[in-house]
This record gives sequence, C-alpha cells and structure tokens, in this order.
Amino acid sequence: MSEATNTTYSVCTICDIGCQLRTEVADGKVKRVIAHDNPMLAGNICYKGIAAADIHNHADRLKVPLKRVGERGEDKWQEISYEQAMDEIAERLGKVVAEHGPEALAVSTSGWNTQSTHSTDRRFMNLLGSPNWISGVALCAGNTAAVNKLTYGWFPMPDWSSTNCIVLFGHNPRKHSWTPIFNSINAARNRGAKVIVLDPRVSDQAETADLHLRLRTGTDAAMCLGWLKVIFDEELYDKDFVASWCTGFEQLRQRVDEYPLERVEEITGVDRELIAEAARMYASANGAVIPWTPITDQQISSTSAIRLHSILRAVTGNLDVVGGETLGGFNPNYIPESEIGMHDALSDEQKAKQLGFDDHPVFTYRVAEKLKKETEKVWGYPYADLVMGCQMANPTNVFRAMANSDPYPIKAFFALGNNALMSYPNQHQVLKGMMNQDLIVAHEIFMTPTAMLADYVLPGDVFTERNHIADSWSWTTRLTLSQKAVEPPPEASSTYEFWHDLAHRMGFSEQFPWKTLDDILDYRLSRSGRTFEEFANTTIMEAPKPEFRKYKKRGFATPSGKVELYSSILKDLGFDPLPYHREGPAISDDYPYRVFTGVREDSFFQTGQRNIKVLRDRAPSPKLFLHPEDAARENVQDHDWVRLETAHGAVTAKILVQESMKSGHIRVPHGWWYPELRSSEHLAGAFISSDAVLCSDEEEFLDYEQGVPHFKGFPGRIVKIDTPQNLSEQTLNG
Ligand SMILES: Nc1nc2c(c(=O)[nH]1)N[C@H]1C(S)=C(S)[C@@H](COP(=O)(O)OP(=O)(O)OC[C@H]3O[C@@H](n4cnc5c(=O)[nH]c(N)nc54)[C@H](O)[C@@H]3O)O[C@H]1N2
Ligand SMILES: Nc1nc2c(c(=O)[nH]1)N[C@H]1C(S)=C(S)[C@@H](COP(=O)(O)OP(=O)(O)OC[C@H]3O[C@@H](n4cnc5c(=O)[nH]c(N)nc54)[C@H](O)[C@@H]3O)O[C@H]1N2
Ligand code: SF4
Ligand SMILES: [Mo]
Repeated sequence: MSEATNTTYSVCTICDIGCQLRTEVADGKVKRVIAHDNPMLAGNICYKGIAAADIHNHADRLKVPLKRVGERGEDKWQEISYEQAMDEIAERLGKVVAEHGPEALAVSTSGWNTQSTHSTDRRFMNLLGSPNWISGVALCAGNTAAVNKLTYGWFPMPDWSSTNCIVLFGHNPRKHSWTPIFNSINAARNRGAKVIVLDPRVSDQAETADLHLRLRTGTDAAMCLGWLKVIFDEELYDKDFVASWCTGFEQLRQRVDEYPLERVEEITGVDRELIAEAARMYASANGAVIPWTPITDQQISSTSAIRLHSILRAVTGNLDVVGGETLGGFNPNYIPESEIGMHDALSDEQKAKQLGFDDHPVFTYRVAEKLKKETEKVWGYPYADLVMGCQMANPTNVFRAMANSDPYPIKAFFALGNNALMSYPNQHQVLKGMMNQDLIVAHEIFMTPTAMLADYVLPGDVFTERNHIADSWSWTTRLTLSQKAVEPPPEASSTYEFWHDLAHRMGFSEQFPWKTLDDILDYRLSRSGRTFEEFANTTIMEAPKPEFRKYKKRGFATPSGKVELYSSILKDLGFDPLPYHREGPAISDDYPYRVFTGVREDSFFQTGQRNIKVLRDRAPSPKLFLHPEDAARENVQDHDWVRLETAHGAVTAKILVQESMKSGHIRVPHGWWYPELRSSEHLAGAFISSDAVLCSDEEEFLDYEQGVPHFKGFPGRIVKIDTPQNLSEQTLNG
C-alpha cells in the first residue's frame, strides 16, 4: 500500500507491455487508474491505461458463467453457477479425452492479460497429455524467442540505458503504443543515440530518425543480408568474438556474398548507398541494439529475418555487452514458468504429436527437446518458456486439425483471454474449426466473437482484482508488484483458479496443491524465503544488476556451446542452416497492391476495447491507408468506403489517404469487430472488417521453418462501395 491507504500498485494489462500504475479505490470500486508516483516511471502510461476504470467497471463486463442454449454462435445463453459450469466442463472434457485421446484438447491463450501464470495451462495440459497449446505469441515475441534460441540459446533484451544506436525494423512505439519503449527510445535519443528506422511508411519513429530506409514490405531478411555484406566487406565485424565464439562464419560469408548491394537494392527498393550508410552506422556504434519487432515475426522469411537480427548482434560484438543486448537468464528469486509448466511430465510420444512438430518445428517441442540439455547446463532449467514461446504447437496446424480432423481430431478448444477467432490467419478456417468442436470454453471479460462460439463462457477477473508478480515471462529478471485493489465479481475466476478447479475434478489435485492464486505466488517466491505479502510490503519492483559476458563462464546454450551463425539445429531438421530471402506471393494485374496488416491503433489493444466509449470515440471506424497516387488511380478519397479483397477474403473499411504511405502498399488494421452490432450481425460483425479474413494460411503463405503467416505484403485490390447499411451511425461518421 502507498501512503494514501486506498491506492495500490497495479501492473496494467490493457496491453502487453505491463506498465506499473496505481489504482485508486473508493467505495469498494476502482475510481481511477493513474500514473506512477516515481518520477522515473510516471511517464509510462497511455490513454488506454487511463481508461482502465471504464473497462473494469463497464456495464457489459461478464459477471456470471454462461451456458450455451441456442445453436453454436447464436449467442443465446443460460446463466449457471461457477460450480455447475466447472462440473460440466470436466465431464465433457473427460468424454472428449476418452474418445479421441488427450491431444484432442487445444488451448489458445496469450497469457499476458490473465496474468495468473500461463504455465498452469501447460501444467494441466502436460498432466492430461496434450501438447496442443497455441497462442498469439506464436506471431509476436514468443516465436522470436524460440528462433533466437537457435543461434545463441536465449532471447536478449536491449540495454536501453547505455545504447548508442537503435535499429527499428518497422517497430514504431509511440506515446500511446508501448509507451515505456517509446520513453526508453526517447531517453536514449536525448543522450545522443542514433536511431535507424526501416519502414515502408514514414512512421512516427521514421519522422525523427537519423536514417530512414523505406524498404518494400516483406524484404527485411534481404535488407539484413545487405548489411552483413557491407559489414564483412568493410571488415566492420568483431573479429575476436567471431573467431572465439561463433561457428559457421565462412559458410555465412559465402551466403552473404550472394547478396551484393545491387541485388539487395533491387529486392528492397532502397538505394544501395543508404543501405551501406545504415550498416556502417549500426556496426560502428560501440553499443547498438535491434530491439525485438513483431514485423519480422509475421512474414514469409520470418525465421531468416529473426536469425539475421541475432547474427548481426553477434558479429558486431553487441551480444551480452553494455549498450548492446543482454542475455538475462532466470531470476533465482522466483520459480519460473519453465518449472511450473512441468514439461517433463508430457511423454515423448505425446510431444511428437504436437501439431506442427513434423512440418514447421522451430517453436515446437521438437526443437525444445534438442536444446534441453544445453539449456539446463547454461540456464539451470531444461525448458526455457521465454515469453511463453519455445514449445508451442503451430496455430495453423491446430485449426486445420479442428476443422478437418487431420492428422487427428481436436474436439475441445479453450480460449483464455484470447479472441482466437480473429487473432490468427484464415478466420474462415478458425470458424470452421470452432464449429466442429464438442466443447468450447471461453474465459473472458467481455462477450467477444470467440466467446459467442463457446459452450461455456466463464467471467474473468481483471488486474485490479487480483495479486500478481510480473516477471516479463523470463525475458528479463525484473519482478514487478501488482496488487489486488477490489474484489472481483463473486462468480468470476482467475485463470489460475480455472485450471486449479479443473485439475481437481480431473485427478490432478496432487500437482495443483495451491488453492488460490495467492498461494501459488507464495510458492513461486519461496526460493527467496518470502511470501507475497512480505514481497508487497518491502518492494514494488526489483531487478538484479545485469551481468555481462556470462558466456565466458558457461558458453551459449546451443549444441556447439557457441553462437551458431550456421545453425546445426536447422540443418538437423532438414532446413537451410543459413539465412536467405524468400519472395512473398506475387502481386498481379488482378491483385496489384501489397497489403500489410498492423500499424497499431492508439485507442485499442488488438481486438479489444471497441466497446469502451472514451476509446472508441477517438477511432470510430477501421481505416485503410493508401498513398495519394494510388488513391487517385482508384478514384477514392478520405471517408470513402471500400472493400479490400484478396484471393482469400474481403474486408470493408474507410479510406484514409496518407502521404506517409509507400505507393503500391495498403495498410489494413487488425482486430475490428462491432460490439454494438451484437443483436443485428452474426458474431457481432466479426467477418466485416477483420484483417484475419484476408490472410491465407496455405503453405505458399507460410514461413517454412515456423509456419508463421505472411502478414507483410500479401496481394490485394480495392473496390469502391456504397456506404454500408449495417454499420452504426458513429462508425459511418467517424
Ligand atoms: N490476424 C491477425 N492476428 C494477429 C495479429 C494481427 O495483426 N493480425 N497480431 C498478433 C499479435 S502482435 C498479438 S500480440 C496477438 C494478440 O492476441 P491476444 O493476446 O489474444 O489479444 P486480444 O485480441 O486483445 O485478445 C485478448 C482478449 O482477452 C480479453 N481479456 C483482457 N483482459 C482479460 C483478463 O484479465 N481476463 C480474461 N479472462 N480475459 C481478458 C479481452 O477482452 C480480449 O478479448 O494477436 C496476434 N494475432
Ligand atoms: N495502442 C496500441 N499499442 C500497441 C498495440 C495496440 O494494439 N495498440 N499492440 C502492441 C503489440 S502486441 C505489438 S506486437 C506492437 C506492434 O507495434 P509495432 O511494432 O509498432 O508494429 P505495427 O504498428 O503493426 O507496425 C509498425 C510499422 O511496421 C511497418 N511495416 C509494415 N510492413 C513492414 C515490413 O515488411 N517491414 C518493415 N520493416 N516494416 C513494415 C508499418 O508501416 C508500420 O509503420 O504494438 C504494441 N502496442
Ligand atoms: S502502454 Fe498503456 S495500455 Fe499498455 S500497459 Fe502501459 S498504460 Fe497499460
Ligand atoms: Mo503483439
């Protein structure tokens, strides 16, 4: 508790960057969520965080468990008690397992918002025997973590406080988008750090960058190969580090020689001189970072592009050094998710059934098993659940199995704090898969399109209603306090309680001895001899001092113990062990534009908050961005309604002509549905404007090694349409 007795520290989960804020309570209700009282942290708040009270107190918050009474997706419900819901879920899951095996349960969760340890999902699933856990982190940071492990065994974090150069591959933090990262970039810039932005658009970060390279979408891997060409030819690499700590330099060099700057210019559309200038700036900075970016998580050469970021860090001597990127390791004071998850409890036979294991294995158990020994040796635990990634099933394979029972049926699907219908490629396939289930459970705070498809909807608690310690999912060693400020609705549960209560009904009570969320927090702190209460009374945030060049003591957690520029694991798996550029599906006369999804919206996090008035008022309708030349060619202008069509699907949205766009490119926003149309449109309009209907999940649109989709530059066209009749006045006018 702070001095004002009714104020507590809370980790905000409106988005996934987890600012520590303060919650003010009056009359047992959240009155306001406000900025931190420590001046160093007070700038870490955006207007979504400020809207937390509106979200948590919203009239539409789910408060009572619901059981489906109509057809699936008809949105007709009966209210039931939590106990009845849990009894019935356990019984129906038991039937699915008896008929189809435990692997017939798939769980989709992003974990960051429900906080109560995503690894309890894994624990339950591993005890039951299902490897089929999927998550939005397969498209965002979790997969990057797994790909980083191939090269040097961990997922590094920029040393923001000392870096001299920041390279942003698309990544565009702003005042209201990942505010703490925005603040860290600004602080570094004010110290004199250079910023290089690679973005087809003139993004907010590009506007103030030292260098801006306007590459064509989906060409990040080729760009990195061009940088390496300069760095090798001009001998700008760290020869000692390469000689002592890297394997495969000569092979890599030969591959890089296949990418002379003329070729890279042709692929990326960026002037070769500018490419060389940027490469020199990065390599000579004496402490440079390439912060994680989702842009390379979601494109056809994703594995190569992420590997190339790792390789650039390594060969320029920026790995685990001051001002570069640090390999954190586990915090010894807190039992990590990697242990809670009980990955050893799942048999090898069940692990091999993980969907994606055979064809797109990089973030599945297939690779985790190969790195297990080294990970334990270097980091102390055999499985590193970094940013929840590293041993996931492939979402595309899971939805195929749900829809077509291929290679085996998935018949039970749980979505926890995750709007799964709209959060993966090929929404049509996800719907088909969901319609083919015997049991769907949604754990949610609002009635989303995904929840509308469930058999049971369980109301969740929110971050002001539970205790938590944020541990950045082992990405960093920092521990951040989040305190319960008010009681949740009586029939609401945390996701921890959900798994605990299900485990106790399904024979796993021994492995779930912690009755409440507070009990498991006490357990996770027990290695530092503290309870949650003691932690909360003595600290609000603690971070062990970083230690650099740890590899000198323990090596890297890879098969060779070194940085693998040439990946022995990719070779073992039958993939190209060296990075390469692969061209995405080609544009044509029929589909002449390169469409990318993203450019996050200040007002919303992903598919959420369209029902929160203060936020929706700021952005009432979905917008396609188009360059003025393209708008003229298509004869469209601001506020016109259009249909964006791909070979796969179509969305309806409004035009916003922007000079900052790159010509030939279209931006489509992510996550639009219309909560206000719940009574008039099927699934509250989830198929009207959602980017996920546009993206194919066929093999030619997937990265080979991980099987992630190509969201950055798929072919599309626009068709001008009349003003839609089914949308609200606010949407039409906004
Ligand atoms: N098609 C497509 N798919 C994408 C992306 C894309 O651009 N296009 N982006 C990807 C990226 S970068 C990410 S990070 C992921 C994000 O995917 P998710 O992490 O699933 O994010 P959201 O869409 O916000 O869905 C979160 C849901 O959790 C609910 N929720 C919020 N707080 C709580 C809580 O405390 N308890 C419970 N039980 N529920 C809660 C919200 O109401 C919301 O419906 O999506 C990925 N998928
Ligand atoms: N307000 C708000 N903030 C958010 C979120 C939110 O939903 N709302 N979501 C959070 C999450 S989970 C994430 S993952 C981040 C994502 O946030 P960012 O990392 O900033 O990603 P985007 O906003 O999708 O796109 C950033 C830029 O990528 C460029 N781009 C498009 N295609 C390519 C390409 O192929 N290569 C390159 N180099 N650039 C390209 C676009 O022009 C755009 O300017 O934002 C986080 N912050
Ligand atoms: S950036 Fe905004 S929404 Fe995200 S955690 Fe911080 S305050 Fe919350
Ligand atoms: Mo993300």
